[in-house]
Amino acid sequence: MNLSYTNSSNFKYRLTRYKQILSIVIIALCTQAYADSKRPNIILIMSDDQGWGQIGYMDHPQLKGNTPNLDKMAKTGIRFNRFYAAASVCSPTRASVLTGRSPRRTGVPGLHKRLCLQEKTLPQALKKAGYATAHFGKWHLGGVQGTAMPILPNDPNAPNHYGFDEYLSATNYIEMNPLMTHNGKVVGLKGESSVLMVEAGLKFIEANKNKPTFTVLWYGSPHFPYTAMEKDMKGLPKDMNSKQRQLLGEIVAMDRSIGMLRTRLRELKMAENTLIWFCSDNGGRVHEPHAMAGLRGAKGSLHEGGIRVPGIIEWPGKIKPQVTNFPASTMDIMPTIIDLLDLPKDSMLDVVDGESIAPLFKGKTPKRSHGIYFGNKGTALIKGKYKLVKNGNGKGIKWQLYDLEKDMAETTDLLNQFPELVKQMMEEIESTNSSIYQSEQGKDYPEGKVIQPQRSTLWSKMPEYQKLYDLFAELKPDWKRPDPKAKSAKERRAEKKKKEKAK
Ligand SMILES: [Ca+2]
Repeated sequence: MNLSYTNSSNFKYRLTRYKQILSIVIIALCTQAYADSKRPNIILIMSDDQGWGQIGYMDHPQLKGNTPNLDKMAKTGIRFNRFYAAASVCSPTRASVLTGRSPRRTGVPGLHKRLCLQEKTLPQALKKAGYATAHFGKWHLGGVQGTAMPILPNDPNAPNHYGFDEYLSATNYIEMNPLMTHNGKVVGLKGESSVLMVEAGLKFIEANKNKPTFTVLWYGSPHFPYTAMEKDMKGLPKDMNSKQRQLLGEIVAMDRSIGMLRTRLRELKMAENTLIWFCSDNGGRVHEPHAMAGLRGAKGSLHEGGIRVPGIIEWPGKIKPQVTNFPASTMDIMPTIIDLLDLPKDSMLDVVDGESIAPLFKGKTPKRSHGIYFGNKGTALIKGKYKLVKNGNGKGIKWQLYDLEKDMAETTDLLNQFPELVKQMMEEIESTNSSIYQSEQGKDYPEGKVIQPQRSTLWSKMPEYQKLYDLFAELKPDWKRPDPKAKSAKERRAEKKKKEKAK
């Protein structure tokens, strides 16, 4: 009796215990599912060479009213008055977006360099957190030089080697009817490139509706060659310079594609849970007089015109709509997303240069522990309203200090007025420079060195590309084979130097 009593009580005890464990498991599963369902979809959009002034809300004389979708985003989200590309040219800024680091640390000190495969990237971190990840558009991180080409099917520096599950990408700025590579297959597409990228992005998002998605849309607009569709130029004055009209038409097309994206996300009831971060990769070009809205310099310069770009974050219901003067940069994108999703700190490779700006979403001012450093095509440091920037080379080097609140056009050098501040900022620049030097030697990587040699090769000089010329011509009948004697940018620079020396 005793025994059976013990057995029966044991059985009851076990049953209760099982029930308890089962309910804990169920609660845990539900909590996980809930957490997953709360994980926002993330879309990073980047325009190519769009200047700070080239957007409707900046009262651009021809674009005002012609970028209604970007204007709406800016109204419902955070509109940055001071959003900075980490560099004044394409590739380095793109490297900063994917790593949260100063581009020189990542193997991308300038144009056409490959992003070091030893870097830890944002898509890798999100993939680990259960996201489906995809890249659409201009890549420019594969170390291939020259105009836009499909990415080689087995390219070691294709987007899939950096954590993207899917990609439809090209080596550089895409245009109308682009040749691209979709997951290793070369394809010829028909249509306006911005619209094509959004269509591909939406297809990806809808196909992965059961999980959170990370979608990178890197447009080739308004980068040259300037070719817009007639319907995108309808709202622009007919009597304006035709090159400028085409350039602005590309911005209108881009805005139209963003409208398609926002509308579809609303139809799918996904807009509320989708964070869209829009910016440009560097300043505008001088081809268009209102591109920089009066800032000094243009693409390629560390004056404001080369690095201050349009920046908007939209996340309906989660962001307090605001226009902010808080200075943020493309290096902050990864740290902010890691912070928002509460992902492990080792998702990023130390040293991280960007900082989370998530407090802004709730209307608070984030705190920066250091300035925003620029080390490509010169040196500059932005600390609050002040900017220290180096001009010139060799013996002609001149440091200048500007108060960007009072003087955003950088006309009045204050170097001699604030010696203590200049000393502090100079020290910060020097310590960042030496830390970057260590990163460049590969000291941030577990291997302690850089494994893959740099490459920066003109595609027309690469035999792998030459083998594909027939395929390119078949996919795009008006595709022109390159002149085999064409010189690379490096060769052209060397020749120019040689000529100058001879003078
Ligand atoms: Ca660019």
